[in-house]
Amino acid sequence: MSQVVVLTGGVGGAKLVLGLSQILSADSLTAIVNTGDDFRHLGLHVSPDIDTLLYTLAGKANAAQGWGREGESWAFMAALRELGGPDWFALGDGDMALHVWRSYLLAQGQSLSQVTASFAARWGIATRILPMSDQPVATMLETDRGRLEFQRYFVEQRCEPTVRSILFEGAAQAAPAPGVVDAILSADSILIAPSNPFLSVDPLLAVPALRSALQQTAAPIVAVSPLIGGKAVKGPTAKLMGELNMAVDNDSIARHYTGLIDAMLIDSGDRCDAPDIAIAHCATLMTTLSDKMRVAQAAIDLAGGLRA
Ligand code: FO1
Repeated sequence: MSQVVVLTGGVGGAKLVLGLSQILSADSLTAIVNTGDDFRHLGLHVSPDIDTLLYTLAGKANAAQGWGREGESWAFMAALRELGGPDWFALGDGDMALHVWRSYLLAQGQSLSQVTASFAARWGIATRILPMSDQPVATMLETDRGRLEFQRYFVEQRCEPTVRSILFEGAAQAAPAPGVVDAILSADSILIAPSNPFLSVDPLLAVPALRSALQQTAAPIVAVSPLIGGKAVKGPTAKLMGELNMAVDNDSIARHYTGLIDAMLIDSGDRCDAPDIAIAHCATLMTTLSDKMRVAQAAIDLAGGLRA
């Protein structure tokens, strides 16, 4: 059985993983997930990218919102607000249950990988979901408003601050979670989801043993561009690229992944003139399930073509 590994974070990544899960057999897909967005909030461990993927694959995601659960109630937030608690980060009641239970299990000594696997099993998710690391890695942004934790920048300040640089605290000391290096080394294809390269993919690449596994693997590595017509589908990718003095185009994305990727899948109307990598086109906007399956199939075909 051909093994596919996908590096993912956020809602764009979850859409591709859902598409892949529909076209691949259950035991052939491993998702390695960004945990640089994780933080402690109200004493709880919140893992947004893992949760977005869990909710998406379990059919529980609030697709319109891009995070959290469909059909949430908000009694906890209303009660918290009444008590003068912080309301800049919204936690639905069902979502809260997950954060409380995960935090309890972590405090009992379970690892983030174990907790994630147990939630996935409870919800009948066949795709293997691995956090990039069981150790803490925190994405931090140097901005014109000072150094900000990722969620303060992203949610509280709505990505408004101008970003000067991005760092991943703890990444240099972090080990990949169990199974991550093996999955990469034994993969037949590796895909990089159309997640934000700077905020969602770079934290994974900052974990030294994960990056060197990607450099050692014989599998072709295919990135799906997060840009369509010079714009990001969602989130601050394009704004960030401007602030980091890059042209907002596929050449810049390819340059960012230089030495790592063998190919890039870009939108039908777009171009990429990067030397030394293969380029394939498809309509990369993922709205419906069939869109997600189409992009997943095009990425798999591109990798397969490179293997052949
Ligand atoms: N994003 C928001 O824009 N506002 C929120 O209040 C918010 C709450 C939230 C709670 C749990 C969770 O897992 C994710 C949440 N997100 C929220 C999304 C999250 O900040 C980002 O989508 C990711 O970290 C970026 O991929």
